[in-house]
Amino acid sequence: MNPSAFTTPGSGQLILALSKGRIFDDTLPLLRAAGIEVLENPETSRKLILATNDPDVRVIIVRASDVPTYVQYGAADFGVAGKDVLLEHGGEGLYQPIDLNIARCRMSVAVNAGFDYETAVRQGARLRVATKFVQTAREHFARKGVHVDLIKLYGSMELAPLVGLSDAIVDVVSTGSTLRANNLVEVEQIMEISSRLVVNQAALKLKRARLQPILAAFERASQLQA
Ligand code: PRT
Ligand code: MG
Repeated sequence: MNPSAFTTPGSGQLILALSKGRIFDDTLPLLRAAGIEVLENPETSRKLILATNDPDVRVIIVRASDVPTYVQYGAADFGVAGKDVLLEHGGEGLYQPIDLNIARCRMSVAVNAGFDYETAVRQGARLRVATKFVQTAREHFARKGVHVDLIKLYGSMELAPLVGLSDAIVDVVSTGSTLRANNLVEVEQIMEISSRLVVNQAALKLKRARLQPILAAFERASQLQA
């Protein structure tokens, strides 16, 4: 496959991959700092390729977990993705120059309020853990020396312990209100999460002149936010 079928290598055209929702919303001020205004709203438009005020810059809207893949293969020159997503993807083919300090949350272990996690861990019980983040969960429990059976889910992890699918979940938490609403408690924080700018390694070389000022503006604006 030609990795640059969609964009011409060496041209001034840039494609930025974003997901709808918090990443899109939190990236808008950074784009604005680089003088770029997105001309359509992905919440109301069905378009997947959005124009900006700069004819050379377009935004594509993809699933959050697909952002690294589009950038890795060069279908997008750069993108914004959570550290959670990047750890699962592995980061192959991606240059990750900037922590944008947006869409902040934490990766945590949570269990039913009545479940004695500490004792289960101390006694060496084998735990069933449901998660979308199997790489991160596997590494976390291996580091702790806890035996786990990982159950891969694609969403609504919070449901799994409630219906006996798992003893614990590994998920991202921001306010904690979803856990509270479902009578779950956070028993361990694995890591802090924020979103990173990711750049296709070939695009970084071939389109450096176009990319560099945007990366610099993103970096300045995200430091103000930190
Ligand atoms: O929604 P979709 O399945 O397409 O993918 P996604 O959930 O990965 O995408 P999106 O847009 O929801 O999240 C994009 C990125 O935002 C994630 O990769 C994280 O890095 C970051 N982020 C920040 C969060 C949250 N905060 C967050 N609260 N991602 C998800 N959540 C979910 C969480 O999974 C849980 O279900 O919100 C719920 C908990 O929120 P609180 O506030 O109740 O704790
Ligand atoms: Mg979501």
